Amino acid sequence: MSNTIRLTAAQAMVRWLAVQMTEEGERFIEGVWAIFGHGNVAGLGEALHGIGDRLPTWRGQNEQTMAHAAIAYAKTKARRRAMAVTSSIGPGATNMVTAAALAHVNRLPVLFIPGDVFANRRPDPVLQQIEDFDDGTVSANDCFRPVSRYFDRIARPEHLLTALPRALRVMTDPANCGPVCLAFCQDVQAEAYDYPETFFAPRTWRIRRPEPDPREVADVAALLRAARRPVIVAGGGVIHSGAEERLATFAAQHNIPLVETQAGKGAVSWQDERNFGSPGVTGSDCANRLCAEADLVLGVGTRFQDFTTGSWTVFANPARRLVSINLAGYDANKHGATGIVGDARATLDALSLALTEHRAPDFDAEARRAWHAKVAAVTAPPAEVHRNALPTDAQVIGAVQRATTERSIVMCAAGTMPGALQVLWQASPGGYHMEYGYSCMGYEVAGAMGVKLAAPDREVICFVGDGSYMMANSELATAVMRRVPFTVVLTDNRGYGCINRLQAECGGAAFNNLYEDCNVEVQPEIDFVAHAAAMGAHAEKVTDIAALEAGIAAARGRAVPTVLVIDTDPTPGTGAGGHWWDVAVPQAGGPERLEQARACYNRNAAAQRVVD
Ligand SMILES: Cc1ncc(C[n+]2csc(CCOP(=O)(O)OP(=O)(O)O)c2C)c(N)n1
Ligand SMILES: [Mg+2]
Repeated sequence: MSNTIRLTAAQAMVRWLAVQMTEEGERFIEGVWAIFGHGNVAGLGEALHGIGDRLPTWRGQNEQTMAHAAIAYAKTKARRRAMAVTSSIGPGATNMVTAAALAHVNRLPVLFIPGDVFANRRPDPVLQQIEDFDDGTVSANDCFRPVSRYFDRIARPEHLLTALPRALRVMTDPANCGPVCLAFCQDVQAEAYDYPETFFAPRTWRIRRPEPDPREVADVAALLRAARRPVIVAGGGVIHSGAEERLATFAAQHNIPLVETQAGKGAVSWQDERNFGSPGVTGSDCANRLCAEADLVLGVGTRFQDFTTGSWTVFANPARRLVSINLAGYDANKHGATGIVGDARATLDALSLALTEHRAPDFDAEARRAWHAKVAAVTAPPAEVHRNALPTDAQVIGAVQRATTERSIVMCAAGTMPGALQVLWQASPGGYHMEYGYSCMGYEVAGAMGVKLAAPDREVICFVGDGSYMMANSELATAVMRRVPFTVVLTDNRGYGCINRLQAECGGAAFNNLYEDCNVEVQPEIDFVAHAAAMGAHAEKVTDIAALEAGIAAARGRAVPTVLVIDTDPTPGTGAGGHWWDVAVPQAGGPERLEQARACYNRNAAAQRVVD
């Protein structure tokens, strides 16, 4: 009989979490974001207080955005560390469901611990309990099931003995990584149990690096040898695997050009002569030409999301083959691809060995230079004659690019900027953080705090539109009180600029996106500077591109976030690159502009290759 220790279930949970270590000797769960309510204050709240700095607790302003900060932290750490987020039952819990979905899509680890209803059911219905007439086991937390990689309900203290190791197993498993939800019944949190002492022995979680099957390597090597125009599509898996340098050497050794997805951008420097920038909807001209002509598309750690594939019209060569290197069999076999299941770095090593000295035929390197000249033109400061016009988003990007360094990290999630940044931003290694799996408005400000917490010695620039800022901004106050500085570039174009443009492209009338097209009595004059300043941030309106550059430089060294507000023109797109995206256009009715959009849609949809 092993020795036991009498603890509440909540005390046992935090004690166990505090000793789960990375190979580098750090806690895997750095700490816990918490907003308390009756569903977690007495149980988990007491336990978190008791564990102090062995597992710190931080209070945020909103459960969803606290979780955004946690997820941004894990993404910046390339999934090697994570954070937990706890809420009460009911609204606090369901506030986190969007964040769970975000982590699920982006395959990022985060531990959700929502309080749950009483397991003993004595006080039923407890405040905020959802009552299902036909199912006694359902609670609001069942909403987490489809958006968790592992879901469990802790309805007895001893459930932790199995649930906690499973939770860490999922968060540290590179193929299955994602959010975990441990819905913690509120009475059980406070219940005492005699736990085996051995359960609390420190444990190190190694993130494994699975080798590919040699037969799959041989198949793909043969395809690569036969290819005349191969192209590599570098995805986020390259960064998760730590395969950045390996990919650059692989491309150089075998003379294969590469393009990069939102999640993969920054793995290889923009200056690398084989880096053609981004493919697809928000792609560069040169990357999209390469993709159109490619006879072999080699995905490395990519989900082949529709922005990457132009809804499956970018890889237009009828003779092309699709190959996918991925840790998840689900991704490796997508769309009829020839798959290699394995870690990106290990697989590139194995493929390189199989390819020996093989080099693909030369490609058009000049196209890349022409593209960079185009980027320089659209991101240049406005000419003197245009000084009175509102700046474009591309000019804002140019200003940030000039004002930052190779050590800076730019981040964003939704609106005009993600697409504009993907096509125009010249990313240094590790300098680009884009949440574009879920492209969730409201991720930006909280996410910037998470990035800065993970990379305190790097400058963090948060791009946010007025719409996303309005959706969620209150973690700015948390960043002020925790003294976590970053610089917010808030582009105010008075509404949902990107959706307004999309609406026009789909033949729609200008409606309900820009404030001028909304059902309002007066046009809003939202004072973003006063708003951010009220939370304690340093906030300024910058009137032009030069002032923006100066504002970024001046922000360095401040202990609190800086918010730079700039009015921008909602009308122009990036003015460079781009490709069709499948957004279904109404197939009946409408004025002439809708008919034209429909004809254009039908033409493009006809070119979609839905399976290989
Ligand atoms: C939570 C959420 N709701 C809705 C959307 C759909 N959406 C994507 S971008 C956008 C508008 C963004 O407006 P803003 O932040 O002002 O950026 P802009 O395009 O104007 O630069 C909307 C509504 C989304 N991505 N996320
Ligand atoms: Mg806007």
